[in-house]
Amino acid sequence: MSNQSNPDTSKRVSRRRLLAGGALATASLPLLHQGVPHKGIHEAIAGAPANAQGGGHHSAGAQGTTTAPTGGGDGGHLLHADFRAGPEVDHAANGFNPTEMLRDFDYGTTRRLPGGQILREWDIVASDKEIEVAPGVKYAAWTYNGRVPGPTLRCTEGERLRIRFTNASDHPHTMHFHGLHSAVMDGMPGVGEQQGGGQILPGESFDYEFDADPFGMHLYHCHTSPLPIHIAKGLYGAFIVDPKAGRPPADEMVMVMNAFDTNFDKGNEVYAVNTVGFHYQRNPIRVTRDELVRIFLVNMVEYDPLNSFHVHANFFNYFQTGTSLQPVEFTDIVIQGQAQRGILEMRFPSTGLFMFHAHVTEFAELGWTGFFEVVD
Ligand SMILES: [Cu+2]
Repeated sequence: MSNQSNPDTSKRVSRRRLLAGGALATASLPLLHQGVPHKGIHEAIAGAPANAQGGGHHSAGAQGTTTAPTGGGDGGHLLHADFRAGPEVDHAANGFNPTEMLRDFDYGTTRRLPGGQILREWDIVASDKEIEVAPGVKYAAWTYNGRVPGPTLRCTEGERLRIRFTNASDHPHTMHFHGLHSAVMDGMPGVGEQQGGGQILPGESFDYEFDADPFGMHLYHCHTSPLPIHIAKGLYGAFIVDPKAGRPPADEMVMVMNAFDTNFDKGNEVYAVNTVGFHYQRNPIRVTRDELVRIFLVNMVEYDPLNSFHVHANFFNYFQTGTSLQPVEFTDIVIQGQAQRGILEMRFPSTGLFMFHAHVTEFAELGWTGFFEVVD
């Protein structure tokens, strides 16, 4: 794996250095160097909403970005000017923007089979691509359709699904779906090779085909060995099977919790939701007061056993794996191991900025931090 043995040393960033306020933290949060060095990032940022709500005025630009408040205390003013004015990753070069990716559901194309069943089809191509996971931090990723995470594939239970997979990468890969299907469709190297399944070598293609079952929030990922590398490099995505009767109307979004081992030491230096560390902190997610917000959440972090999602000043109904229409818990935090997933439903009763972040606080300070901006 040439990408593993020859990391670009000029881009190497150690986790310790990041935690000490090194390259990423400095770029992301110059606030730490402007008067509140003894407060954690979480505490420092958590001070923002009160100031903003106290007198700040927020308006959104065409791209959903927010302007600095015109009122509020000096602390709030400084804070906003700082963390919003920091450098952004080159979204155009990446080929994806987490703000758009959040609500980007790929329904593929459909047609009706002679028996009446809907056939839903997608084309997925694996390729190698360098992406920027935090300002100035590049990562030699492996991608599905040029993005990390891969496209959010969405369908309805009972449909026939066909995923035409082509491996245009320099490495063998597969697509392993979580769901019900036959052995040959499992994307497992060594299984179903005689039928063309199993390992898909560079230049090869394979059609994964199965019925959408059961409904829920699922995922897909490469299952080639060494598995930690093939997942850590970015080969994963959300796979949503809607119940036939649907779910109540909502502002829906996908959050794939992920992380990047930028110096190949089997530990992560950058943590995120949808790949870019601190993205939703710089570009808060706009939602409408009292409107139902539905989050499809999955943890794809490699090398760390657990991840979590916590929202401030609110509680949500949690549907574990999304396979039941009855929530299992009303809470403000959920913990997930790798590949664990679920659906969160909540409403924000008041306007303002509300933080969400990993309550594995080390992750929060390495990028897994964002804001909802609730507006009327
Ligand atoms: Cu792979």
